[in-house]
Amino acid sequence: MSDHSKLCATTPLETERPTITKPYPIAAGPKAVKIVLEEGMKQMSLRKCTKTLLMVNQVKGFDCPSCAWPDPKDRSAIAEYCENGAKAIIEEATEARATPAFFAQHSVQEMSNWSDYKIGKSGRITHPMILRPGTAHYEAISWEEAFTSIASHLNTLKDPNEAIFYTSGRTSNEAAFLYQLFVRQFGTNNLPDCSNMCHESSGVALKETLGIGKGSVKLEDFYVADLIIVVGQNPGTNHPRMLSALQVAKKNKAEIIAVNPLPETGLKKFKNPQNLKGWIGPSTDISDLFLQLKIGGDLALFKAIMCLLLEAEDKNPGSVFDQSFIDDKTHGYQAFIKDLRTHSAEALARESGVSIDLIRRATEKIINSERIIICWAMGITQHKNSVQIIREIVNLLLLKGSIGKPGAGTCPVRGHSNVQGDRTVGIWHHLPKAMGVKMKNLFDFEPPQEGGYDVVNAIKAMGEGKGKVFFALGGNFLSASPDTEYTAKGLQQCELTVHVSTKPNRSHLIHGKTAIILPCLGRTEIDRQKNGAQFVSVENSMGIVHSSIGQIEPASEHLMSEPAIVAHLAKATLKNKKPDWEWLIEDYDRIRDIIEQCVSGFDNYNERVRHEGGFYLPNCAREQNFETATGKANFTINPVLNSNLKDHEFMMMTTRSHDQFNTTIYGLDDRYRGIKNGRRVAFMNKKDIQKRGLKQGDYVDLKSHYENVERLAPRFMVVEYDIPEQCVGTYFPEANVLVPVNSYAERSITPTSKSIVITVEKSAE
Ligand SMILES: Nc1nc2c(c(=O)[nH]1)N[C@H]1C(S)=C(S)[C@@H](COP(=O)(O)OP(=O)(O)OC[C@H]3O[C@@H](n4cnc5c(=O)[nH]c(N)nc54)[C@H](O)[C@@H]3O)O[C@H]1N2
Ligand SMILES: Nc1nc2c(c(=O)[nH]1)N[C@H]1C(S)=C(S)[C@@H](COP(=O)(O)OP(=O)(O)OC[C@H]3O[C@@H](n4cnc5c(=O)[nH]c(N)nc54)[C@H](O)[C@@H]3O)O[C@H]1N2
Ligand SMILES: [Mo]
Repeated sequence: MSDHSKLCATTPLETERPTITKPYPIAAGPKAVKIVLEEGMKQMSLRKCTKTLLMVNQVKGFDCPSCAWPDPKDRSAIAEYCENGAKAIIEEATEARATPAFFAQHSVQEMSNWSDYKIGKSGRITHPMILRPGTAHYEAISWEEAFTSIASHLNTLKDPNEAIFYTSGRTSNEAAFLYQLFVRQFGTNNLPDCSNMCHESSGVALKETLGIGKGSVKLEDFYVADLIIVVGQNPGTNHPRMLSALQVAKKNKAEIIAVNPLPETGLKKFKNPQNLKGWIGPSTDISDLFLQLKIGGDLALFKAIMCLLLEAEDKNPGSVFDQSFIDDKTHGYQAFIKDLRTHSAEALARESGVSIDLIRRATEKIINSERIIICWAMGITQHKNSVQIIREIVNLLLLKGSIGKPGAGTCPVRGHSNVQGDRTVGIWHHLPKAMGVKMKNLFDFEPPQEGGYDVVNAIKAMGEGKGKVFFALGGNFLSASPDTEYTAKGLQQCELTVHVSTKPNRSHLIHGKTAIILPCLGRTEIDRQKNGAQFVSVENSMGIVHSSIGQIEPASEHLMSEPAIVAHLAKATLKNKKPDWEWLIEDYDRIRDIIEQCVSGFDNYNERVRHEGGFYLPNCAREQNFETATGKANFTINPVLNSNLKDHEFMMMTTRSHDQFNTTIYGLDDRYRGIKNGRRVAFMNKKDIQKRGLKQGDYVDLKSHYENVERLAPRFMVVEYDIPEQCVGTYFPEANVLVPVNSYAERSITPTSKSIVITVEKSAE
């Protein structure tokens, strides 16, 4: 009998002490290549390793599953990948297997006490598996029985809204479209997705200010920009190929400002491992100016900059702002300026944690630039006022007329390789109106109109017993979500939890009364269907849709592709016989044909997706045709949110190490921050460490106290680090237990994973 109370929902305490060394000063370079080869050889033969890596991001290869950064037109002949992309591929192409014998040997309870690192190293899941009520081990089940069982659970629910269908952003357009069609035919809009925890704030802010919830720049814009501001993003680890673009930008005389509480290695120095110069030549200095702000200080910082811009514009009208752009293309300028005049740059500077002198230097660069790109990621989107911060970023670009012209615009850098495409083809907890009408006409059903659950509301629904079946197309919902213990309780209350997965993860171990794992093909693998080998398509961070063609033999003959899994499930569950699900998956061109009919921008999908480099989706902001409520680009007024930390409190952020992909832990070496052999560390300022009577290497307990509920993350090792006072850095997912489910960004409902008020106490010995 599996006893839920004994299952370990959060990462277990470490047995080894983390070791602390100096942060490695240069991003990428030959060292990165060495690490890739070592890692590859641990998990597969040299032949397989080289063959696999050579196929990444080539025109006829597969899309790298690691991030959504676009491919340059002049891809390197060898392979367009980075250290961390290679690690992602090695994880998928590993020769380790989690077979039925493996699951018979290791109980769910035993595995739940393993570290995430160890769980992930179990290898690829080879068979559909089921954990029946009251048993301790997963056992193999046939595909047919699995689908019948899920369908019968779904069809015995009193209300379709008792089912929740999560998506993680690695899913292809084809699988995602079929999935949302199935879910809506089943009768619910309960389609939470990882984007709710990721760039949702960007989508909300950009849609209302610029008319489209995506960025406006293309890769080529980086090569002609005057100034690139990288805010709340760690590209050296999470988007390493972006560094190559920044390197070209610098060669073309662009300046770069980095805004971050941490001096991240990739923002400082870079050696491009894909050319000879990167091996033997000097490194490139990336940032010209580093603004080290307090966690959450961005809105104050951008407002301070705009106060100084206004001062300069007042002195010399027409010399700073792009008045003709403002007059022709924007709305709300006067009100915005009126509000801006009520603020003082000095007071805002203090709030941001950056000195007014540095802010003046940044302002100078902005004044002297006509073409500005602002890039951002999770350091911006996961705060209470994230939507407002992004609106403030837009204000700055509007003042400078830096949108919809070459070398200028918005650049929210997406995470998962197809998170943007999934949303485009309908993964959303609201029904896209036009798409709803088209699907209704094409497939004879009444799509549900009522909004569904996003991630936070899905967790709460399960916690309150209103969500009874949880189905996940990819991802690791338990560990990625906030408030791990609460999320765990919710999942455990479900009648059924189902995961379409490539590898074991903690979400398989913290399960509903019945739990099923449906093992799927990965992006790298050949997908054979009735009409031959198929390819899928994905949309990168800059709106380009292109193909991804699997190249290597599947990890097991029992795997199914994601589109096929969705189709079989739909067929087993739904009474409506439209579409003919099995016919659709015989040839994915047929799926793309129906996407073309339902989603705008996909004309001649099948033809254009076969073009080299794919095709670009319409982007109204890029055309300066702002499809907003006012028909113009909107200035907005965004109040500064004071953090009001008490003396004994800290603002904590949770970030990724250099050796993980979200909840998949590749290894225990965050070399850019100098941390090895462990992950339970708390990066703290030297003065704070002294003030608390602590020293580096001590263990501390971290507690959050949101709405008077105490949440505890025990035994984190103190690391003295270059981080502003009263700020603490920890890793995700170890610290997720501290993120309260009710602490989320206004309007985007994104958990505030980058701003959690905590206290720090020395652990008992
Ligand atoms: N190798 C690898 N690649 C990945 C991923 C991965 O885990 N591993 N994850 C993918 C996904 S899904 C995503 S969303 C992206 C994530 O990419 P990032 O957003 O780069 O990821 P994080 O590690 O969360 O880093 C956020 C950065 O924001 C900074 N920061 C924190 N708080 C603040 C703040 O208040 N203000 C400012 N200005 N900065 C702040 C942190 O110091 C850190 O440098 O990467 C994608 N790519
Ligand atoms: N505290 C904190 N929490 C966070 C964040 C943070 O910065 N701080 N970041 C948030 C962000 S930005 C995101 S995007 C989410 C990520 O949330 P998720 O997308 O849910 O999590 P991942 O860790 O990316 O999912 C990993 C699992 O996906 C499965 N998988 C891998 N490849 C495939 C595939 O091709 N198909 C299928 N079906 N499954 C596959 C594997 O089984 C693997 O275990 O986490 C969020 N949570
Ligand atoms: Mo993400």
